[in-house]
Formats: sequence, C-alpha cells, structure tokens
Amino acid sequence: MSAAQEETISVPASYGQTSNTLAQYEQQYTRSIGSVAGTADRFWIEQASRLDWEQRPTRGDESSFDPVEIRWFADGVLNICHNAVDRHVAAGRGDDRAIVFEPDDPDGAVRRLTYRELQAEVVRCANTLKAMGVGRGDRVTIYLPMIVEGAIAMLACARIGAVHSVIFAGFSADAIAGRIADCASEYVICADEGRRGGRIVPLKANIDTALAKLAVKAVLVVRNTGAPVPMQEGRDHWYDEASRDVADTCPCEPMGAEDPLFILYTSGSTGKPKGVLHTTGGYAVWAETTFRAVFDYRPGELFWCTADIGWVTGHSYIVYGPLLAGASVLMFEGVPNFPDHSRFWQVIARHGVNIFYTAPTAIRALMREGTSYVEGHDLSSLRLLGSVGEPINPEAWQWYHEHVGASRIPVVDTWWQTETGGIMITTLPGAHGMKPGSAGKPFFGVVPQLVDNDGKVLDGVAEGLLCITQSWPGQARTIYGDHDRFVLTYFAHFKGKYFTGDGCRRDADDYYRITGRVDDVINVSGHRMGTAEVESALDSHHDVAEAAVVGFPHDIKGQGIYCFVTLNAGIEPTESLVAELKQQVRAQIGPIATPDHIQFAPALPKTRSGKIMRRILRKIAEHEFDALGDTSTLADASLIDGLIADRRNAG
Ligand code: 6R9
Repeated sequence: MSAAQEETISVPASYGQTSNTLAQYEQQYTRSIGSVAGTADRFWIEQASRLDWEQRPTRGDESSFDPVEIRWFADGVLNICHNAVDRHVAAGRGDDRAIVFEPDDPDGAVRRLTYRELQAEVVRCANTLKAMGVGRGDRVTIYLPMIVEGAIAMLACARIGAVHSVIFAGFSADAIAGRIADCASEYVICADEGRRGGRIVPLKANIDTALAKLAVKAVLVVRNTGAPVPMQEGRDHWYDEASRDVADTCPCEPMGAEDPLFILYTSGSTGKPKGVLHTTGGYAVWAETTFRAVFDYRPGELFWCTADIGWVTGHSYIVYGPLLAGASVLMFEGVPNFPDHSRFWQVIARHGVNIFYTAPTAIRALMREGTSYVEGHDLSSLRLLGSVGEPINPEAWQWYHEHVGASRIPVVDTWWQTETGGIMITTLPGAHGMKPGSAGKPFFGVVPQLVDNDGKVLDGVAEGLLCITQSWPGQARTIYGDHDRFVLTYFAHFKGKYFTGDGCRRDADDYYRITGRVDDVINVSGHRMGTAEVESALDSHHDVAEAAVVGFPHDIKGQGIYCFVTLNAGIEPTESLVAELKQQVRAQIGPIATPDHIQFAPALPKTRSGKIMRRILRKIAEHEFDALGDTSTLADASLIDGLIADRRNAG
C-alpha cells in the first residue's frame, strides 16, 4: 500500500449536520459502548425513543457471548411496520414520497408512492395474507423481483407478525426449495415473471419446480409482466384478485422486541445456507440509527441503494432503514449496464438522487467502460456516495470519488454483514476524513478487536482476524432452528467474541481496513458464496469424483470462482463436460454461482490425513506459484507441478 493511498481526504464542514462532528462522534461513541457503566443502555434507549413503542423498553443490552444469548430491549413492545409507515402518516407526513420506482426498461412506467399510498398497499397485502391464513409467527417466503410489491410484502408480513424470508430472485428452484424446507414456510409470494437487464426471469415456473416435492398452503402470485403461467387450483392465487375485496384497515400486531422479524439465508463455510434470524426491536433501532447517521439524511432527500431486496443490504437500506427514518427511497428494477453503461447516471439525473449507495463490483464494471458514460449526465443533485459488499480497491474508490462525486462528495465505505443487521464500520461524514480502501471507524456500540490465529489480542497497528467483543442492537439472534450452529460458527473460534470471518488491518489512526474473508466464503460481485455449496453442486454430477473450489482475484467481480475437479475413472475431460458442470452449478444454486474456471485435476492435493489443502489450491488459482508455503505435509507432492502447468495454460 503506497503512502498516497493512506492519505486522509477531508470532508467539507457542511456535512454532519445531523450529529456528526468529530467531538460528537467521540462523545457519543464512548457512551454507546458503555465505557462508563450504564451509559450504553441509556444511549440505546434514547436512540430507541425515536420510534413508537406500545410499551417503551426500560431494559437495554442483556446479551451474553458465553453462553450465547443475544437480547435487547426485552420488555419493549412495538410494530416495525407501524414505525416505517403508519407513524409517518399519523405525524402529518402522509403526502411525503416514500418510494419512487424506476423500471428496468427506461421507457417503462415510473411508479411513485407516498407514505399514505404505501400504507394503503401494505394494509391490502396484510389483509390478503390474513385471508390466506397467515398468522403471527408463520414464515412467509418472498420470491419477487425488484418491484414495489417486494417492499410491500415485507412490510405486510411485519404488520401481522409473520416472519419473512426473502429469496433473491436470481436463485434457482433447488436453492428455493432448500430455503422453504429449512424454515418450514407454508406460504409463498412470487410474481409471474421478473425483468432484469431486458431479460425475463421465470419466477413462477421456478417456484413450481421448487414446490414439486414440497407442500405449501398457498402461493400468492403478483401479476407483473402479465405472462400466462400455470396456476394450481386451491394453492395458487393471483394477488390482484385475492386482494380485491379485503378491508382497508388492518391493525399492526404488537410484537415483543425479541419476536422474530425475518430470516435471511446466507452462505457459510459448509454446504448448507444458514437462516440468519433477526428480531424486531434491536433490528429496528439499528437500521434507523445507522441509516440516519451514516447517510447524514436530510428531510426531502432521495436515497438510492442499488442492492436487491433479496440481500441484507436491501432489507436494511432499501426497506427498513430509510422508511423507519421517513426518508424517500428509490427502488430500481434494472442493472447498471442495460440498456447501456450510463443507466445509473441517467437514473440519478432523472430523479435527482441525493445519496447513492452501491457496490464496488458495479463501480469497477462501469470504470472499465471509461468516463464517457458518466460525463454529460447531471449529477449535481448528489450529496453523498456509499459503497458496500466487499473491499473497495483504492483505484475504484478514486474513480467513484472523482468521476461520480466530482471530487467534492464524501464516500462512505460501509463494512457490515447479514449477521450484523446494519452498518458496523464506516466513516461518518462530518466527523471523519476518508481513506480510500479503509472502511474507517466503528459505528456507535461497535467494539472491534483484532486477534491472531491463536486468539491473542493484537493492539495498535496490526493485521489480524476481526472480532467484535460486545453485542449491538442489530446483531443476529440465532440461525433459525439451529442455535448450536450459530454458536459454533461465530463464537467458538474465540470464546466470548463474535468472529466475523473477515481479515482486517488497523492503522495508526485507528482506521479499519477489511482485507477480505479468511474462511471458505468467497465474495463474488459482493455476493457471498460458500465454496462448499459450489463443491456439493459439482460433486452431485455423476462424472465427478471430487471437487475443490477456491476464489481468485477477478478484475470486475472482486473474486471469481475457480474449480478443481477430479473425474471418475475412465471419464474424459471435454469442453462439453465443462459446460455441463457449469450448468449443473447454475441449476442448483443460480447464475451468480457460475464457475469462471474449471480445471480438471488427476487428483487433489491432500494431507496424509486426507484433508484437501485448499491453501495450496488457492495459491495456484491466484497464479502465486512461488508462494505455495509449506508443502511438506502433502501426501503426493509430485501432483503440484502438473496442477501449476495446467493453471499456466488456462491463462
Ligand atoms: C452487507 C453485506 C458480508 C461480507 C463481509 C465482508 C464483505 C461487506 C464490506 C465488505 C470490505 C466493505 N464486505 N462490506 N468488505 N469492505 N465495505 O455485504 O453483507 O452479504 O452478509 O456479506 O461482505 O467480507 O464479511 P453480506
């Protein structure tokens, strides 16, 4: 890292009006982590008091990391939908813009919903769900494209106390089936079809395939493209028909702060995705507080987060965070490069977006196309830029800052995870200068710690494994139906600490720079992918004896998927087999998991005890042939030269 990249770039003094001067940050941070006994609970109960509670919480943090039990605001009662929607209408903000919808096709219809209109739609959806039999605690699977109904369906579930499980519309039928079965969800909301980048996604057909071997009580189908799709008598209902005659009021179910709000599946080190569970009160406070402070949101502004509601970023910063704060949010159905690479900038100019939050992979892809697509679009409405999902390389950061931000707009690089519920490490505009490539400082309530492999705490300037030592309100409570796995995944490596799975460097100014995952999770275009998931998809092919999957640096995607595959005896490696294996992975997981490279290997490097040495395979995939490290424990070291030669040939 060169000195120039470590330089701090200051933020104009006009930022941080909400509460983010450096002195305020430091004072609030100290209170928020409870350096002085009792202050943390008072701090967080104050934050919580911006929301409406049917019963105000008097208790704050009652969490423990050993044994593992996470609990916040336990005696509070509230409804998050009331807070995100009805509260604003009741306060006279019903005519404020809630959601602006920009379609995939630039010539399609823009849809605008005020908070009052959003309330009516949410009530309609909630009553329709009730009429189908959905009740408090029931799991509802939502498989929708990026249309307004996605946000409406989530809020409608929350309104009636049902637990939503949103599945990214890019996942395949197999992936859907696994997720529906895991949480025993008996209700599904989908659309006939989705649109993305000019292409059609057959959502209802995927649901039908997923449900071939699963019984659910009802499927609610949103008419989106209007395509004819088969409807199963008694099970499937068109949303427009089912919702026609429902009542126009629906009370918000009073929920305990620790009642479940949603499940969101995410990849881990093992083959089976984990159903990360978030509860109501702590998540609401975290989403609202982080949104306000990090994006320095001011009334009337338009906020755009380009994530999909199928990921946690969409949950927290398209739906809950902005709406809880009464903000106006843009929802975009499309992709950055359709119809051409200026799509993002067109949308910003068209709607006067003030705050723009996207992923490094999108920035890199657009950067590659040159600046001509950015130039000529009026981006003067922009006031703040954000990045999320993966480490942003300083070059991409600079490009974003210079060409999108006219070198004057601050960039917040926000590090967080599905499990953290919301932003954890970032600079706050107004309080902190920026360092390209560094996420920055811990948010209120977050106490990061770096440790080495043996758990020894590293102080000062250091590089190590990132842990968080005490709970924060937005923390995931468990893995649905498997608390042991929750404990084992996050709290067993280093007792009494939450282990993030990320590597991290802390510099002399106490800025944190995330270096990437240190476990068997790779980050492809900001999407988390368990290498074990891809391996099990490959292993299930009848010609495959064994597969090992690793990440490798990819210019656009951050990391690409590299597969070493050993075939069964007598099977010839062919181009068509490569295509078949790629297709197998797409079918079992989804297009985002498509392998970039498949390298056939006569055998995989293993230790004498039979463990695949992924560390070595990773180095080979990365072209780091001189850095293989200790190979003395290999059972058959002669294998390596052949693997390297084949890797060289693959380019
Ligand atoms: C919000 C989200 C989490 C993983 C996380 C880390 C990576 C996210 C980052 C970042 C560096 C950032 N990550 N934001 N790495 N800088 N600003 O992405 O959640 O899908 O659960 O992924 O993404 O590796 O552990 P999720």
